[in-house]
Amino acid sequence: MTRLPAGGITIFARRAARALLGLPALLLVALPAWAEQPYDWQLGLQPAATPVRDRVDGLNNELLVIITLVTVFVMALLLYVIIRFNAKRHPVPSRTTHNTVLELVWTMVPVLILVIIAVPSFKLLYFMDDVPHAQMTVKVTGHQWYWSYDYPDQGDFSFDSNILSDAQDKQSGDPRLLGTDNVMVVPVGQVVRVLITSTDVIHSWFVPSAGVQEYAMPGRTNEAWFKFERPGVYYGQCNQICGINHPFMPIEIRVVSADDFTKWAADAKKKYSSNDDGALKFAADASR
Ligand SMILES: [Cu+2]
Repeated sequence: MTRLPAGGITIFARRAARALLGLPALLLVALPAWAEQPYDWQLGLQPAATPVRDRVDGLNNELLVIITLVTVFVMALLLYVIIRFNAKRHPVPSRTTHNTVLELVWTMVPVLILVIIAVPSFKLLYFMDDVPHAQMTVKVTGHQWYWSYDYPDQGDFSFDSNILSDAQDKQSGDPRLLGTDNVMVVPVGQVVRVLITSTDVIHSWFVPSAGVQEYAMPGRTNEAWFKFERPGVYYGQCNQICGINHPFMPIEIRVVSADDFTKWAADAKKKYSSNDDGALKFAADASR
């Protein structure tokens, strides 16, 4: 049974520990306190907030069952060999080298397992890739080292989103290193298409509870989508190492009601078009 990838067991151990140890934590910690962000001693995944993440969790759980069965089976075989064929009980080893049936089985069964896993996996990939009818679009641009957001169909305004200092985080109630000065705001329950690109190096726009992790590539536009099912504040980070300040370009998304969003968009249009540094910023980016 050497065909099992070596990493499988460690991943299993980590997941099993996470599942077991996460249980009491689930009972002890009040849900809203950590619903959208990492928390101390976290073991499980952040709770899902979009249909994509619901399905990501589903696949994760299916794989957990399969990986557990495989690991238990391999462990049982190992124990059997250790006990039954040790030097004391089995002093004269058999010189058998081939067994066609056995070899066929231990090749075909893993292949079959992989095929079984591929079916839900591809389903999920297509579900993530195929944007359903989008009600609005936000363009996300990665820079060294901050994100900027464009709202082309909400009055065509754009703004930069920079990390807050520790003191500012305390003041605004944001978790350390995750708060931003200008927050991305989207309406709850609406399909938002996100177009992701970069002006300098490769970044990655990663919002765990949305199930979105998309490369921001210079000269390319990648597409993702989300539909937040409940209002709240959701945090994410750049997760492609992009230079010295890579850990300091957080993502903060505020999900609000449709009415509040309309109000915010109207205000944002005034606010972000009045500080007209867009052209300057573009020139500065282009000259890099
Ligand atoms: Cu980055």
